[in-house]
Amino acid sequence: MKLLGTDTSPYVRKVRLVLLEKNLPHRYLVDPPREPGSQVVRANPLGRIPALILEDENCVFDSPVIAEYIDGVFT
Ligand SMILES: N[C@@H](CCC(=O)N[C@@H](CS)C(=O)NCC(=O)O)C(=O)O
Repeated sequence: MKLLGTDTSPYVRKVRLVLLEKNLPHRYLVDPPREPGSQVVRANPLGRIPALILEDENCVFDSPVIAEYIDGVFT
């Protein structure tokens, strides 16, 4: 899994904590959505972070949804 975000976003920090709590292997990529070449707009149609890209390239976005997803799938 790959998490797109920035260190300054509280929503990203929340998701990072959930990933750490679950001890899930993932890559964290600092990727400000408004910077040219950002992957965020391709991953999330809303253009917002956090965006969690799964192994099958599907993307989960919106921090409460990501937290629920992680909690539900990785028990
Ligand atoms: N409800 C969303 C809010 C996410 C959000 O607002 N993220 C901000 C950063 S803190 C963002 O991506 N802003 C991008 C922009 O405004 O271009 C969540 O909980 O994930």
